[in-house]
Amino acid sequence: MERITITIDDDLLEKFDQLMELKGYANRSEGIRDAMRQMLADQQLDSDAHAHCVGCVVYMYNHKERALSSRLVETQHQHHHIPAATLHLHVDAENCVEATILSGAVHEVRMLADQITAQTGVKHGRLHLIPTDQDAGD
Ligand code: NI
Repeated sequence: MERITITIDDDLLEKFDQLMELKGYANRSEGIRDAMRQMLADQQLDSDAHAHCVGCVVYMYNHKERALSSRLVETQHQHHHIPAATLHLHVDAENCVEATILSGAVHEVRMLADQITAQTGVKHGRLHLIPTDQDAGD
């Protein structure tokens, strides 16, 4: 591990320290390391659509909406070569939230997540991607 010295404006450092405290970081170094990892991950995901990643797509839907539950399952079956595991929460009498973990090349994971969240009746869809060091093999 290397020790580095960096120069930061007082205002920026003050805001960063406040954020670190709010998020519960034990020290600045860990916060800066996380920020660097996030920048590198974003760059990797943006620059290589064939890189391997895991993605978590989270979305809400009304399970009483006609055929929507089965359409969501059907969408995953149509792309069964992309590993997917779904956690389901019954939020209230009508609404469900699902978190589906997907594994594959960035372009495949984005495509399947888009097909899930673009279904009529699906709300608040968000995808979070994490790059891995695996070869996507596609
Ligand atoms: Ni449910």
